[in-house]
This record gives sequence, structure tokens and C-alpha cells, in this order.
Amino acid sequence: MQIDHVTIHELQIPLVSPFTTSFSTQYARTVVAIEVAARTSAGEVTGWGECGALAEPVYSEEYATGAVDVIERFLLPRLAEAQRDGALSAETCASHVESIVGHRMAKAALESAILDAQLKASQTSFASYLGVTASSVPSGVSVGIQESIPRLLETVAGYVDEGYQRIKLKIQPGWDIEPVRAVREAHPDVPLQVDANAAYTLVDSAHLRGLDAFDLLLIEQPLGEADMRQHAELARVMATPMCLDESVVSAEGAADAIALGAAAVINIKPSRVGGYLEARRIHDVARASGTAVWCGGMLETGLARGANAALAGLPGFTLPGDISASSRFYDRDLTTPFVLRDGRIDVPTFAGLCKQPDEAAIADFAVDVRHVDVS
Ligand code: SMG
Ligand code: MG
Repeated sequence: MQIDHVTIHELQIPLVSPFTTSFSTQYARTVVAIEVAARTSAGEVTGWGECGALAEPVYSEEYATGAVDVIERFLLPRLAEAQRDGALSAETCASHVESIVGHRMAKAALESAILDAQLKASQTSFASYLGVTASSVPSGVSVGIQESIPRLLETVAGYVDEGYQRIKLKIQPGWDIEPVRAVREAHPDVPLQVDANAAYTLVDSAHLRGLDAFDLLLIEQPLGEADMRQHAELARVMATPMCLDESVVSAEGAADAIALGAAAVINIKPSRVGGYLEARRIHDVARASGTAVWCGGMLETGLARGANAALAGLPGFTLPGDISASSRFYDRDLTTPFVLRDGRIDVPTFAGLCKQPDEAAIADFAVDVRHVDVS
């Protein structure tokens, strides 16, 4: 395929309610969406890709306007150069931008847009590209830190009533044992897990062991992003399975985490690891060693939610993902909404990676639009 133009959309989409984690409260989602206009043997196609970076570098170093900058100034010129020598494909995209260090979320957005165009051109769904035969995947929901335990119980009860099959509670020092106990008492059988987004240190080991009483599926990223060895140490003293999110950004890193005993479970977020192709490699590495994985989320819009559902149809994804309905975060999504059916999200059958965006929504939420010529 040959790409002539790329449009970088920066959008701001309001959330249905504020989402508080140990590192921030999000009131709206700043989304960078990449639109590529490609010429293929099947004619002209448009591909879309969504960037996982938040507005500020608080989850990882990447942030939305930084991603726009790196895509425009560093990634697209390399892609333009590469396609002068031959046709582009999603499978070669990463190799053309590998001289740029890091910026995996920016790279993932670009690779996704190219993969979307490629799959649309060949009339292939992302599920069949992956070899996924599942028609739906179980849906979990991530519940932010609330102002009080009664408010938390109300929120969780609402999600359980909607049919969500697993509840993940965000925790931080001062909001951990008691909220988890309250939810476990109210819902003795609900699959439950917690996510600290790196809010603790090893000094907190004895305190964190208090969570072992609540039959949790896992504890996600209690310690810092760089603390792989310390996670292994904490895993040895806790009964709750250790899950890494922020610390695993590649298949090599996943292999190290598993070998060190730092991860009994891995949260695979395609955006965090540089795209869906690397996400599949992490799945393969984990599966070969019997390590469970599940699909994480970055409050994806309809542009990426379906691709996450397809990925989660791979056989190693044995735990429900943070793949909730559009309505969990958005009153108005960028596409027709993803809905829950019996606590599950359908694996898309349309050609490509992304649902067709609603152009009016893209225009209404636009903060900045840049056109880049890459011919
Ligand atoms: O997309 O359902 C979702 C959000 C899931 O909790 C979620 N993501 O660390 O796993 C995580 C967080 C990162 C984003 S917090 C703003
Ligand atoms: Mg997490």
C-alpha cells in the first residue's frame, strides 16, 4: 500500500463521570486519532488508529500532544522515506520507526491505522487476521476511586446489575483494604481484582498482604514501572497473583517478568506495547509459559474497542478484560456504541480494525486537526 495523506485529529470527549485512579482524575478523554488515506491494489481505502496516550504524562511518559508531535515530526517522515523504497504494510511499520526510541503509544496508533486500511482493502476482519473464532468475549469493568464506601457500593452494584462479569477496583494508600472488604462482603462471588497504578512501595508489603483475605483474581501493578525485581519479591510474600501493567512494554519484557517471577498474570494493552502485533507476541510468550493474560484498556473509543475485543478472543486471554460497553465512559462515542449482551462484548466481524467513525462526532469533539502529506 501507498499512503498519500495522514490526518492527525486531536479530540476531546467528555466522560459520563470522572474517573479517579491513584495518579489522576480524568474528566474527559483527549484522543489522538490517526486517519490514513491509502492506495492499495483494491483501490483507495481509509484507515483509522487511536492513540492510548492520556492528555498528561501521568500513566506513562507519553501524552496526547506529545504523540501528535512525534507522529508528525518523526514517525511520518520515516514512513514516507520507507515507502519510497517499496510498499508499506502493518507488519513492516514497526521496523521503519524503530530508530525512534520509545513512544510506543504513538507508534501503535500509526500501525493500527495502517492495519485497518490493509484489512479493509482485503475485506478481512481483525478476528480472522488473528485466527480468532470466538464470537464474543466476557466484559469486565474498571471502577475508579470513589468519595466514600457507600458511593462505591452503589457504583459496583450498578455495574453488577448491568451484567459486567468482573469488577476491578482502583486502589491507593488510604483506599484499599476497607473498600475491597466492603465490595467483597456485598458481592461474595463476583470475580474481583484491584489495580494500584504503581502507588505503593515494598515497604507496604505487610499492608498489601491484607488484601489476600478477599479472594482476588489478581493485584495489578502495585509498585513502580521500573520495579520488576521488587514485584517479584512482593509476589513471593502475597497469595494474591501478581499482575503487571505499566512494567511490561514488550514481548522481551514480558519474558523477563515471567522468568523473574514478577508476573503470574499480564495485562496486555495494545497501545502500551506499541500495537496489536506486539500485543499478540506478548500473548504468545505468556501462553507458552502458562501465564494468564487479559486485555487492558485506556478508555478506548469505538475506534479501538472492537479491536481489543478481537484480540481478547485469542486463547491465552483467560481472564475478562477491561473491555466494557461504550456507555461505561461515553454518552456519545466516536462510532456506533459497543453494547453489553449477557455481560459480553461481540467480537467484530466487519472488515478492518476500526468501526467506521461518525464524522459529526469527530468534528464536534475536534480540538486540533493536522494534515500531513507523506507521498
Ligand atoms: O478502558 O476500561 C478502560 C480503563 C481501564 O483502569 C483502566 N485503565 O491502569 O489499567 C489501568 C488504567 C489506565 C487508564 S487510567 C486513566
Ligand atoms: Mg492498570
